[in-house]
Amino acid sequence: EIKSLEEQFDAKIARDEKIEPKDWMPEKYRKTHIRQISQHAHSEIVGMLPEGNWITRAPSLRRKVALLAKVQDEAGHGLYLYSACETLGITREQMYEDLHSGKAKYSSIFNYPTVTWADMGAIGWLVDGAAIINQVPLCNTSFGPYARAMVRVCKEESFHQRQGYEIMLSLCNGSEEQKEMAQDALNRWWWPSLMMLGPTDAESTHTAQSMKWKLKRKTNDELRQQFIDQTVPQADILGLTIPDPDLKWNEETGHYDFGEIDWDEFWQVVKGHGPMNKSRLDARRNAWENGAWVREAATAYADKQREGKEE
Ligand code: FAQ
Repeated sequence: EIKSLEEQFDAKIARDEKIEPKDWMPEKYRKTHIRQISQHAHSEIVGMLPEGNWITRAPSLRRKVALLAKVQDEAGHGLYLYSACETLGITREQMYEDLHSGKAKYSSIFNYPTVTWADMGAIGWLVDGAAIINQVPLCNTSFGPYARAMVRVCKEESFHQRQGYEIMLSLCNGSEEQKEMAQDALNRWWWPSLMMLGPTDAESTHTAQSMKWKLKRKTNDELRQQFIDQTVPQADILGLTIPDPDLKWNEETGHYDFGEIDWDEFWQVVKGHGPMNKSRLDARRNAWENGAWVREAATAYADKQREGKEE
C-alpha cells in the first residue's frame, strides 16, 4: 500500500522521529514553525536590551563579567534560532523586516523597564526560570533544528537563572534597603513572568494544533503551574513575599492555587502598548540602520576577494 506524503509525515510524528528541513511537511507546519521560531529568536535579541541597560552600572567587576556573558549568550541564542528558522525557507532579512515593521511578535516580558539593579536578579530568577520551563520540553520538539538548538540554549539558561537567583540571595542577605529593592523587583516582575508563558489554554489559538504536531509538548497553563510550583519555595528561601494574596498550597491538587492574571494588561503589551514597546523597537531599528555601512563594507570586501580569485 502506497502512503501519501501526509500519512508518512503523520506516521513519523507518531513515532517521535524528527522532521528535517528537506523532508516533506504540511505548509501549515512550516508556517507555524516560522512564526514560533522567529518570534523566539526576536525575543532573545530584544531580550538583550533590558539587561544591556545595566552592564555599565553593575555593582562589581564579577557581576559585570557575569551579566556581560549572559547578554552575549542571548545574542548567540538569537543567532542559532534565526539559522534554524532559515532552514524553513525564510530569509533573515525578511525576519528582521517583520520585526522592525511590527508584524512579528516577540515576548511581552521584554516590554517592561529595568529600573534598579535588583531587576537583573529578578529577570535571571523569574524570566530565565520561566524560559527554562518553557524550553526544556522544546528539546523534544518535532522539528530537528529547533530541538537541537534548544539543548544548548537550555544549558545556558540554567546558568542565567542561577546568576539571577544569586543576585537576589545577596540582596536579601544585605541591608534593609537591599532587601526592599529585591522585594520591589519581585513585585514588578512576578505577574509579567506568569503572562510570558502565554494566554490560558482556553484562549490559546495555536496550542491544540501545535500539541498534535509535537511542536509544543506541554500547554501554556501546564507550564505556568509548573513555574509557580517551582518558584514559590525559592521565594520562601529568599524571605520574599509573592505579590498574590490568593496564592495558596492546595493539598488536594498538589499544586499552588493562584490569583487572577490581568489578561487585559497582557494583550495591551502584546499589541504594542506596553511601557517599553516603542523604545525596544526603536533600538532594534536604529541598530539595523546604523549598521548599514558595516554590511555594505563587508559585501564590498567579499566582492573584491572574489574578483581577486577570478583573475
Ligand atoms: N508575548 O496560541 P498561543 C527568552 C501570542 S524566552 C507575546 O498560545 P503559541 C529567553 C502568540 O504569538 C521568551 N506574544 O501561541 C531570555 C499568538 O500570536 P500570533 C521567548 C505572545 O505560539 C530570557 C497569540 O499570542 N520564548 O527569550 C506571548 O502556541 C531572559 C496566541 O498565543 C519563546 O518564544 C507572549 N508572552 O504559544 C532572553 C519560546 N504568548 O503568533 C533574555 C517559544 C503568546 O498568532 C533574557 N515559544 N503570544 O500572532 C513558545 O513556546 C510559544 O510560542 C508561546 C506561545 C508559549 C510563547
